[in-house]
Amino acid sequence: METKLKTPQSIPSACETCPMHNAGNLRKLGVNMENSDYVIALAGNPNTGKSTVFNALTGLRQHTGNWPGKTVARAEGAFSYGDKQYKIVDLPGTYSLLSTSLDEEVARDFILFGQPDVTVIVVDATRLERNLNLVLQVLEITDRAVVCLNLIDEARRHKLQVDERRLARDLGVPVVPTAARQGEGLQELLAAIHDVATGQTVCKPYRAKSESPAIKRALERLVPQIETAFPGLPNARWVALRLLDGDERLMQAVRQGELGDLTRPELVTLPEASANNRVIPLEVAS
Ligand SMILES: Nc1nc2c(ncn2[C@@H]2O[C@H](COP(=O)(O)OP(=O)(O)OP(=O)(O)O)[C@@H](O)[C@H]2O)c(=O)[nH]1
Ligand SMILES: [Mg+2]
Repeated sequence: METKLKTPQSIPSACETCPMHNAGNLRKLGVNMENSDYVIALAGNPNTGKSTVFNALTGLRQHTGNWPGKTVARAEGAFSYGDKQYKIVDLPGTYSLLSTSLDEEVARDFILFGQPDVTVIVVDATRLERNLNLVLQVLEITDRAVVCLNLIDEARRHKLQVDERRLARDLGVPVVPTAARQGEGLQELLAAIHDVATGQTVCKPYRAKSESPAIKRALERLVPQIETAFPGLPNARWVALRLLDGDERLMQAVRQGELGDLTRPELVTLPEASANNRVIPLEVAS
């Protein structure tokens, strides 16, 4: 694949005066999450740099390290960019939204039911193919996403080239190359998040279209029933597909009426809400 990496140095000079590309425009707000205009979720496979992005944007010190599975609970922080304030939620790494381990459920429940305004999917540019599985799953359930193509420095070092424009076209969402540990590409990431959150960028996420007539018929019956039982539930179609697939966790959520609870914003933001929605306190970096 051809490379056309966007680095801060390659931004045309006219853009440098634009507030959206001004580095001073990011304000790290730590745990000050009052008055946020938008909620951003950070999703991705384990060890792709989600917490590194989170720390860079909030000034907090979420645990990072070079092994998978460090983040086991949801962590929340805030930043402002342009004239908007954002609450950002760092999630445990997950390979799939169909998984059953507790920390993976934390991520899945938030992406599915927390109703983030933008889901940023952080992917490892050196393991793109493996990471795309989760990207495609997230794009099945949300229209508003940005792919953060992280560890681009490592990809370069291994002489891997990623055509991010082509990837963005194929996926139907913005793709931003970053090296989060060095802060590279974060301004472009912020601009992409801002544009999707405010509706200036409208995503057209790639979705597999193959559906057998039998599944189509089942969905036609099941989706309205789910919508009636859980008014306001986003992604009723995805939930229906999971139920048809025999997903135990979602069956339990339907039986216990938990699906409705998960759509209530206060339950996904308060630490004491449930084991699946626990939030850990964070230190502010000095
Ligand atoms: N070279 C390089 N290393 C990075 C980059 N971003 C993050 N890292 C490193 O990658 C490792 C994993 O980063 P984390 O931020 O902990 O990853 P995570 O996705 O939060 O991991 P889990 O919480 O375990 O899923 C750390 O050692 C980071 O310093 C990057 O862009 N380039
Ligand atoms: Mg982490």
